[in-house]
Amino acid sequence: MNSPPPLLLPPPISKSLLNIILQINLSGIIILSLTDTSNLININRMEKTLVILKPCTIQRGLIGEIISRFERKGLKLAGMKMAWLTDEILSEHYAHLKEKPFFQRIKDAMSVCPVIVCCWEGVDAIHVVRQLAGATNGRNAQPGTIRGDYSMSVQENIVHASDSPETAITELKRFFSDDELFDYKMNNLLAIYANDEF
Ligand code: IDP
Ligand code: MG
Repeated sequence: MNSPPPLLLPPPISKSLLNIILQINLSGIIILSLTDTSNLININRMEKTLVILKPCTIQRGLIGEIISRFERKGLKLAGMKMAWLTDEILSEHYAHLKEKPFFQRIKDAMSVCPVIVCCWEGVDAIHVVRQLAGATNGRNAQPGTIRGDYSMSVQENIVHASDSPETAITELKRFFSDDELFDYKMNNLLAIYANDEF
């Protein structure tokens, strides 16, 4: 990771965290109590997620428009590059679809030209970006989502977005080396979140 050493963000805290609380009552006796503090502690997490602007997006000249959707939402760009994806990396990336009849066709479509690979960061970013992307099939995706606004296809659907925290970690490692992801301060955090949200 390309970053200065101090961490700006608190570590993730489990929702079911139980804390042992020491209290001293009026007579000076120490009371030990086990308390569920999950509702007292900020449990939101800054997350990073992978987005790929697919070849259809590059071919249609939509790079700027799609990037601006994520920027306008309040997500922070932590990494971005152009890459021409190989059949090998696409076989790994789409391994969950390898039994599908369209497996090779998706890989071919994803290597028609270079793609733009991005890492976006924010509180609950994985879920937020999936919501922004919309349903897989552009014809079914809600208007207002990226696929709903820009896609008429199940295959040529503008963006890839990681679908879970585990996938996001694996996919970011697949496409970015540590020194291609940047940890820097955004000065607008308090305009984007309340101070207990990040
Ligand atoms: P997702 O991109 O919404 O997560 P996945 O099921 O992971 O959807 O599929 C990965 C990609 O494979 C889709 O974005 C789309 O480009 C393509 N794809 C999925 N289902 C079909 C299909 O039925 N026909 C053609 N391409 C498909
Ligand atoms: Mg998927």
